[in-house]
Amino acid sequence: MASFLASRALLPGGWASDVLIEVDAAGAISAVTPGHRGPTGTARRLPGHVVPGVPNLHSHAFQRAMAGGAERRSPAGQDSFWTWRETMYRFVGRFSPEDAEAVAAQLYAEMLEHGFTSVAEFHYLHHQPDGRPHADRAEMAKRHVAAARQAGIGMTMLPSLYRHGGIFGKPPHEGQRRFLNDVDGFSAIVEGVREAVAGDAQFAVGLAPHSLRAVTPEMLHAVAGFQGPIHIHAAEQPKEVEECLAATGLRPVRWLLENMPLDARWVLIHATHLDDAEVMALAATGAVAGLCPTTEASLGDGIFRLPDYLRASGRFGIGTDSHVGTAPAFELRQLETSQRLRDHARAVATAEQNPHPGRTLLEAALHGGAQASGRELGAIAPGLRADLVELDETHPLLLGREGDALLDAWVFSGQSNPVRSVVCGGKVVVEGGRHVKSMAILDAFTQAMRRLMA
Ligand code: NGQ
Ligand code: ZN
Repeated sequence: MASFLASRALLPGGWASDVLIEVDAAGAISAVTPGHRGPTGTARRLPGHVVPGVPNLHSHAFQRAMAGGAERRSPAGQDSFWTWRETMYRFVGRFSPEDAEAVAAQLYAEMLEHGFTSVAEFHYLHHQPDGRPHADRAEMAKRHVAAARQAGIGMTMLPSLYRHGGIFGKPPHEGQRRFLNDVDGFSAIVEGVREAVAGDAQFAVGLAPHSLRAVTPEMLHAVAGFQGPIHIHAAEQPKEVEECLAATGLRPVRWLLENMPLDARWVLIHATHLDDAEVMALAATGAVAGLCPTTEASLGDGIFRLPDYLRASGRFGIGTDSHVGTAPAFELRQLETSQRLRDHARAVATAEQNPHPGRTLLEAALHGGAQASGRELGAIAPGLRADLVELDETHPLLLGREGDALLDAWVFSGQSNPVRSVVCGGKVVVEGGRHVKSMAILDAFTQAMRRLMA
């Protein structure tokens, strides 16, 4: 059984010193002992500040291969989320199963190096380039499972149900042909993945009806009958709010509130464009808002209404979505600083009793991300996954800081990465800031990028 001795660790009750963290054979924490003196036995020392591994609640792994490559102005100008999506549809046609696996493994290794230890993979790249299913319908989903196993990250696999090209029931776009399933095809993928990960505590399986643009109300009800967390894109762009209003008389989040049993099982990805009543009502459901701040900035989506949502005790987590960023610190920084830019304010995500935004944002993302993942994680406590991130207290960015002030420095300063080691499911996957398999994973990624860019 592995064990770790953290000089400082962020426990549910706050910071503690000399914390012995013991791990069982399945990779869960079996005991946490602060103030440990005595012999350390075989415990591995973590001399820095140890925080719980952060769950990433939204990923489309293949988009890592496009990150930074879809910035060019198109000939007609007028670039937007929707022209980016056209570029993405062209690019998605190129991926073989091998490419998807190699890109995902590289992405997951990068996430681990920055302190994400679990990823909710919102997976819709199901079929062959011409739209025909693979011989095994779950082939592409299983490639992502294999990538997660190779990198050693935890995963909530979320097979996506995608059937239409606009609200409600519009015909799909040519570029969406690799994504499309009816409910039966979708359940075959869910079943295939469930079989592939059965008994493996590093995995959970949930459901991802893509958006109100991609499914019908009947399909949503069918999906809600399955087990597991339900993730759906909602209200990311003004145009989709307008289309939903025109088709149903309701805004997308309002439509979901009135037509689906929103509760702690649900995750609304983005939820950017909310009116006052939607902010309050969404918070009251206990659902999680899945915020992806660097992607939302990159795609010109808008700014989430964080102060109002926090006042209403709304839950949120963070995701890296298109992977223009792959670090929890960058997502939390963008989330807070976008509020500052809009409101001409500072220290937004704080309260009198919690004056450090780094701590407030991290803890909120741990709780909301854990809920969204449907896995037992998000804190350093017995029964939860042994997912630990050690911040190097001697890194130039963190030097002279301690406790919550060190978290502020991690989130709000610099570009370099002060994560020193990462433990996921009790296994050391990052040492000295590098993923333990970074060379082999990078090699396969390099070859995949050559094929994709050829
Ligand atoms: C996606 N990404 O599914 O990858 C979407 C774009 C859509 C983001 N929304 C496609 N960031 O929403 O139709
Ligand atoms: Zn998305």
